[in-house]
Amino acid sequence: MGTPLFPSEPAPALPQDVLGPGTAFLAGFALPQEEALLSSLAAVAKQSPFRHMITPGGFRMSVAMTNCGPLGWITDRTGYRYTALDPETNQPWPEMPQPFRVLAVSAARQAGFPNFIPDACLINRYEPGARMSLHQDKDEHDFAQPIVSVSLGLPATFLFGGLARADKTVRVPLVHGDVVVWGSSARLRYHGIAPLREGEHPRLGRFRYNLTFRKAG
Ligand code: MD3
Ligand code: FE
Repeated sequence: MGTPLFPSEPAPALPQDVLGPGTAFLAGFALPQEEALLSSLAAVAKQSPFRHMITPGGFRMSVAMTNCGPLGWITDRTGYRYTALDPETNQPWPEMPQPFRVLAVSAARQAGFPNFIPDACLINRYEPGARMSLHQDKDEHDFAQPIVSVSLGLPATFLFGGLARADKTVRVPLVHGDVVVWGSSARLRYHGIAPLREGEHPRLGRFRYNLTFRKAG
């Protein structure tokens, strides 16, 4: 039998708790499904190609984006929102591939969100130099629903702040295959991605892809 804990002793942190309350860091969780995820990603991008969207302020994003699932996140001069149609193709976004959905649902369940059913998957594509400045994700209706993120390709430095923009940020490396679930008290924390460093990934070349699964509607 293991050493009994003193009754008032806090439980030891699980390895998935390194990012703090409301998060679950599942290192390498996507690796067993790598092939299915990469072929699904190529199929989505063939139907709804990556594009550099324009912010309401008129800036072209350095990150290229597409979506799959019933809803997709977009930005243009009129603002940020979720849409059912891809404005580039005027068609529905591609169906969410089953390997995507299964991975997101199983990661959420592992993190303590057994009822998570994503209706949107935003796919970000970074080249060296591309970045995402500090922001909150608040275009979704229900902040009790988590967001599941999957990192593929080149490594990145994730910037994780607090609930106010001015709060200090910690830098966390995210590598190919890492999955993170962001829920409850972490759901509205500011976050971003530092400019991607130059590199070459054996499977994905000079790119990093990030999938974020959301319940938007
Ligand atoms: C923490 N994407 O698409 S994923 C985004 O790597 C976005 O492309 C980054 O931020 C990327 O909105 C970061 C990690 C992430 C995603 C959503 C979060 C962390 C989050 C929502 C709340 C708190
Ligand atoms: Fe975000």
